[in-house]
Amino acid sequence: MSEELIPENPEISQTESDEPIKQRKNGLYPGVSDELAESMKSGWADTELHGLEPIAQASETAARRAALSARFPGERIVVPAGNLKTRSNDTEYAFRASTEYAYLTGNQTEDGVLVLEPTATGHNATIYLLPRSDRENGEFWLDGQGELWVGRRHSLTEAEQVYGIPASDVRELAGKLAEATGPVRVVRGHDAGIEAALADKVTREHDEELRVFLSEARLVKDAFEVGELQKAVDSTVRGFEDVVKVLDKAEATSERYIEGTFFLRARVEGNDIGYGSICASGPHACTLHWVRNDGPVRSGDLLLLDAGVETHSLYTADITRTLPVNGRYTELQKKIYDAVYEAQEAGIAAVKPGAKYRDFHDAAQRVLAEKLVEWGLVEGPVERVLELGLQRRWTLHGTGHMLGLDVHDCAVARTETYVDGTLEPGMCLTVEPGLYFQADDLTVPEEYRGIGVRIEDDILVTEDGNRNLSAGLPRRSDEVEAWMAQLKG
Ligand SMILES: [Mn+2]
Repeated sequence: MSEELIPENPEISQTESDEPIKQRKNGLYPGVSDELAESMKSGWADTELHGLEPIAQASETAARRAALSARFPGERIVVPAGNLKTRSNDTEYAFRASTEYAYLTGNQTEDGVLVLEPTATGHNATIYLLPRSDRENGEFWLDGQGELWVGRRHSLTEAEQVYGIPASDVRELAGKLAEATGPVRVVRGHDAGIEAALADKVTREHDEELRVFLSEARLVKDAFEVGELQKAVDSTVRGFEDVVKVLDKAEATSERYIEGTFFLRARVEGNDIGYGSICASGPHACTLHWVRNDGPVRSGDLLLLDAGVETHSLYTADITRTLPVNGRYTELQKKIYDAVYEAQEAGIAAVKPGAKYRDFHDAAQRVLAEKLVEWGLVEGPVERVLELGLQRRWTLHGTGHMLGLDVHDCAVARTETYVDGTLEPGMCLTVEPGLYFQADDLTVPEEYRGIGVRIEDDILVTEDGNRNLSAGLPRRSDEVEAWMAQLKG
């Protein structure tokens, strides 16, 4: 990447300066002649775009805003996209808009803010965005956010066409909010500047109610969302196939080869990975969130790959397969794998409308507890093991979670609507039992130690049961082996 235009002059580094660009005058910048400043003002074509198509989900985002409006009549609602975060010095992490903002607008622009202004009959929505860069005042090329540096933005008129929401200049929003009267709520945690402007008008309790509402609103997915989740899953399936094809290269290098291979698929077909890929070979499979991915990949070991592509609209898949690096499970690996498979089958079978959310977890845990007793690793009977939760030494985590814009979607939904709730058509969740025998677990026979297995699929609740969105990836051990043999050719 290139440096700022005139690196010897720190005044030009706009991200460091408090002075608004508007007040700067030509000649105030050492290193920029008046002639150059004058030249940069003009000679640019009008590139305004007309007749732009709205985003595919424009009617869905409008319906979501209508539901939000109905829940909080008479109140001003403020939903920020969030700001860029510094990685180091003058470089930033890739921006990812807040889930709440993306859900309600379909827009993903940094510093964007959705505001619902209360009216007599409901709300008027506005998205506040940074407009196109001004050429007259030099913002275009002298400001760090200038389009010469970061690329062309939509004009506010273009944004209105694309998102179906009136757009306004975000630089005026903090002042407007500071002056506004009446009840207001903001989604916290994304934009410190907006929160500061509202500091004396909001309460933590009211803001939390807003966040909870937006989390619960996402429990049931609409048709657009189901389509996006399927896209995310399909790309993820291709990413897993990519990994199997390069396992020999991973053996010659490290788990990083797997991480990089999957990431390539995520970036080419989607926006990004939906969460840090877990590329856990051998005993690393027993570390639930192994994302260092710097270990060796060895023939004879298992590879636990837990990864998901995030689509351009920010919906993510979340899939895990535990694969034999050399293409064949050993007898013991197969025994453990098949037990987890059986537990997953029991879990998936329990996903249907009207079932309790907890049912699929209970069904999978029961199978795992039965196996652990059968293998003599824990003393039965199974009822006692389940009652005391003794199986959890090796099952470690819950059997699944809601999936959507966030990999752990709807995370602040109330217990009664989520964990203690009932499954409905349109809910999408993971079913992901696992068994993990830590390398230093002296309570299991030595040959078990360092083996970790998880199988995870993305399951949509349908009117009459469920649909496995990730059925395109084999799960049964013999099918996994056949699939790998075919891909490795
Ligand atoms: Mn998961």
